[in-house]
Amino acid sequence: MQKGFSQYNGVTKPLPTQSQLAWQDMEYYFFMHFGPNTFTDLEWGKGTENAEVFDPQDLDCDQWCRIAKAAGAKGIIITAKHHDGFCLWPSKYSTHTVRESKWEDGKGDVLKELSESCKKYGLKFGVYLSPWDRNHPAYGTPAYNDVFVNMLKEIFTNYGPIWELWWDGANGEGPNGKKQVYDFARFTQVVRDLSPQTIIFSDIGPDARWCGNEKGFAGKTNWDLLNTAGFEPGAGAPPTDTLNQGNMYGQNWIPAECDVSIRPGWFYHKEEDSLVKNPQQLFDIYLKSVGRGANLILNVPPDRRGLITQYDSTSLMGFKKLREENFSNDLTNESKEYFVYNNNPIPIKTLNTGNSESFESITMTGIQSLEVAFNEPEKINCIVLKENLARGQNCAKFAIQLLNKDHQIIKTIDGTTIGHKRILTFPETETNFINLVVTDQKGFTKIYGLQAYLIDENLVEK
Ligand code: FUL
Repeated sequence: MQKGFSQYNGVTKPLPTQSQLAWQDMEYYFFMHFGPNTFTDLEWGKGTENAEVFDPQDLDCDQWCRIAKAAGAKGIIITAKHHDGFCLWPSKYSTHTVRESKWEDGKGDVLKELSESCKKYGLKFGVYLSPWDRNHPAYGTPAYNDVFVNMLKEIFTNYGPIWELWWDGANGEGPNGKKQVYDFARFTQVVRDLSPQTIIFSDIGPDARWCGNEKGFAGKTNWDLLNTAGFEPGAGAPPTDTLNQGNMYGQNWIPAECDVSIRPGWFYHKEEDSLVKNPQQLFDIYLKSVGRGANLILNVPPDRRGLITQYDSTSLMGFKKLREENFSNDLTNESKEYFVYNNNPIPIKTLNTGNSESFESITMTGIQSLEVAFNEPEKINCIVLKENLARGQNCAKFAIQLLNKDHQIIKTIDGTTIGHKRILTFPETETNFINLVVTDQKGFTKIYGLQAYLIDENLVEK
């Protein structure tokens, strides 16, 4: 155990909040970029677009939710305001909103429709509210911080509960040629007062952090901890590889979220219909995000009708099928029903039905191994590990040994962090025993899941 990180009663600080623990269980949800850019074919609107361009005549948020639900996504985060400043709700604090558009004669409200649809379909609802605003005349002056606060108050009062709030780090010039000095401490306090359970995302949290790239890849080493002192969201953030891997001795619990688009762009562009990522590509992203202990926020942008296209939905259903088919048969169910741990048999069923709130986990108190003994040799190429994080993230290094019937090691798979979930893939190997050995830990690692699968060999991480 390292100096300065004492363990008292099995606790290694910092610890996640209840909201952060529940957030990690969400694992995979949709991002939706929608606004004037959808109609002008831009990625970064200038803020000078005529609001009338926004006219999604067939907008149907129930369709978005039906697809999200069928895709196995657990929520939707929408760009309530992107950098062009256009508000998808009729904000009193802007003159560039749905109210000024043609859509529904200026009476429409996307946030209202989506928040209601999410409730109806049992999905979490979140908003992206860009601090950078290329339209607002006050941008670049202290008065803009009041505008931003007022917008937060409108959203949290009228459309809650808001499960996650997304702050983008971009900070360009405003219409008056000035850059904004954001009062993030004040913005955070406003949200905490109105909705203490909301997860606030930015490059550096406070509740969830950016993974450092827009490919949807977390680090193979991924600590849920980050040092934020002296850093700011945006240009003042820590280096991207720090965001990607976290800090082993970070002072704050700020797990990574991986953002990526199902298409090359964040907004819908017709010419990208043929470039939608296929199910196999999405599965690879899943292994590199959720499979590395992070959450996956997958952008699925509605088109000009206000609908998700068939290209995106077909791929999403294929992705769901791959997850279901490949993770349906946990081969540890074919084991002798127990792990040998310190020579005390522990029922495997107890372990794999444990969840992060119960403490049905196995505590690794030293360099000890946890073993699965199969009844018959099994061919496997994927192992899923889960660490109970309620009392801290501890595993820093582990080895999985695959052994033959004579208990000789035939393959070793090395890893570092485990975190919420670690999915390891490797070339197919026939084995009689799986041994998990934790070789370095900050405190006592609590394992609450160990599963083994034989997945399609084309899906094994390259
Ligand atoms: C970036 C933005 O500039 C992109 O337009 C997009 O919203 C992405 C999720 O974040 O920083």
